[in-house]
Amino acid sequence: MKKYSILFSFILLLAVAAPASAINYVIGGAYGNDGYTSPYAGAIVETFNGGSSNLGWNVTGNFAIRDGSVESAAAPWWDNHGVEAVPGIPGARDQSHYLTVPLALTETRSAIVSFKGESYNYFGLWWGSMDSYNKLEFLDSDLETVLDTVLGSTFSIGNGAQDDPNTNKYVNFYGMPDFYGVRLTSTSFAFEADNLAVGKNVVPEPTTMLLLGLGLVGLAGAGRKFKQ
Ligand SMILES: [Ca+2]
Ligand SMILES: [Ca+2]
Repeated sequence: MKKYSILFSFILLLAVAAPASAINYVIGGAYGNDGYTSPYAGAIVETFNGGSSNLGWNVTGNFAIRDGSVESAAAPWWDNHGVEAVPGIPGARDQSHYLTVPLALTETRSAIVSFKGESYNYFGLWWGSMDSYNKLEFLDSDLETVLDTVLGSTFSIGNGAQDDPNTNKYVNFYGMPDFYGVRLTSTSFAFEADNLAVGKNVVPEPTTMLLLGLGLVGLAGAGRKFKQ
């Protein structure tokens, strides 16, 4: 039950149901793997904690596996259960390895993550300091044909703020066409992500859907209260 109560509070805080595009997505993760991770039990998660030489998947292109923030990449932020790692500043930075794109501002500013020939229709990521110029594309088996595209601006209203819950989120895409890879592109620094997750036929768990519903009901209730 404790797990559900933690999930409840987290999803309730971050619940944003705005299916503006054709892609189905749910914002909200579970706590785990050094921050936010996939809320779905069956998901396969890449933590990047083994470093670039010990990845479970293939990653190619203009990327780096970082540990901590550098000038060109900010470690993803999470609310850290409300704990202030630095007094007065709620939340904390990812203390583990994460993926950042690009490594350098060369001609091609993207990296492809593929899954050793496997295809999936669920993808999740802890997307740190979301920028409007971040782009995520889902790729077919040739790792070139784009099946679907999403932009950082779809989810972020803070545009890259590094310690802001509005720009550091766990995002789940589900009900996708089968994809064999994802391409992360960022025309400037940077597209930072950790705890990438894939799965097959993942649907929002009844508890998650219920909680999202509760969150919306709560918001509706709040709106009515203001009118009174
Ligand atoms: Ca990690
Ligand atoms: Ca960023």
